[in-house]
Amino acid sequence: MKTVFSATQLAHAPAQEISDGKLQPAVEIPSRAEIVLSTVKDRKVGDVIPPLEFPIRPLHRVHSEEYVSFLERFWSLWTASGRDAEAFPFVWPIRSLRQDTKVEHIDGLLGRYSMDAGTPLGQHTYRAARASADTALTAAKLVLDGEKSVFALCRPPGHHAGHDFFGGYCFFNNAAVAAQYLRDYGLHRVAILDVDYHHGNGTQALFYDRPDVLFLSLHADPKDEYPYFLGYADETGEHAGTGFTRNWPLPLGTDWEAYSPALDEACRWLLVYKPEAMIVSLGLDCFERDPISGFKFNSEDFVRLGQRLARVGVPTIFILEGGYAVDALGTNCVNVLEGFSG
Ligand code: OKP
Ligand code: ZN
Repeated sequence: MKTVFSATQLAHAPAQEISDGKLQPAVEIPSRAEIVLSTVKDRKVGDVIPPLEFPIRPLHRVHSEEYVSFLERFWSLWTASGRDAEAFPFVWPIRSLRQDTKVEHIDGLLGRYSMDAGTPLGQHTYRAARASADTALTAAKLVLDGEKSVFALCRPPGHHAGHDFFGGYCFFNNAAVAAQYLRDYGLHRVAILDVDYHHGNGTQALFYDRPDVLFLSLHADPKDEYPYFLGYADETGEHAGTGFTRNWPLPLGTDWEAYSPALDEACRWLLVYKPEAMIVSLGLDCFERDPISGFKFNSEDFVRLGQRLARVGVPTIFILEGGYAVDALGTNCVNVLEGFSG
């Protein structure tokens, strides 16, 4: 299996994040990508190739022009306002506040275009997020050109980012951008299976009213876990998309034995839907030693996950999402890829 990777993604290197009421060391850090890359090489998964540089258009198919341009201009606005450290939003246009004003202050813009205060932005965030999206787009193009499976080693991750907001360490929704690209360049039915520990709220929202992109997600029950406000079992799509979203919220402490029946059910939905390609939002944060998560996968369980996904039998793009136990991240990620390839 080919891996797509760009070192530009390493330029986003947050030092701290807001979590548990204090500034703590950031967990979505460059060494995540570095260990995955070195394990891909050590275990000879296949060639590692750089992404193509795509124009802005495929991003505008998913994200608003205003949002993309905000991210692009962010650092110059931030430094022009006299700040030099990494940024966190802290005020949001919630219920009863006006949605219709034209925000100009950088603190207002940060709130306008974000969902949480836990996602640091820095000088190189935009460049790294573009490279991450290019990585996913290149994987999509390879599948359109006939590859049966590709690994997009993306960082920063994407599945929490929506049409016009960042959050959950995500800026551009790499899986959604890849899915839309597949649709725009010839495929009729695309499925996204999200196995990250956290619900992929951004991806779900982007395709919620559409039947052409099936969204299936297994994750920690949002009543107990971030993102809290989406990912419940009664969310099944709307309008033309009714029935094309499915969620499996699972209790804290879920191990492989409790997870695999839900995964089987998701795979049965895939067989019914018959996608021409599948995108796997591959988080590795179901791991028992993940520092921010509460599931109980061991490293062997990730091999089983890959094996199960192979039995779906469709061209597959793996897109890296979360996973924060850095020492084991390469092993767990490549275990999925090897389990898949057999
Ligand atoms: C991103 B991805 C823990 C704070 C957690 C947000 C988690 C984002 C996960 N105290 N903050 O889905 O892995
Ligand atoms: Zn996650």
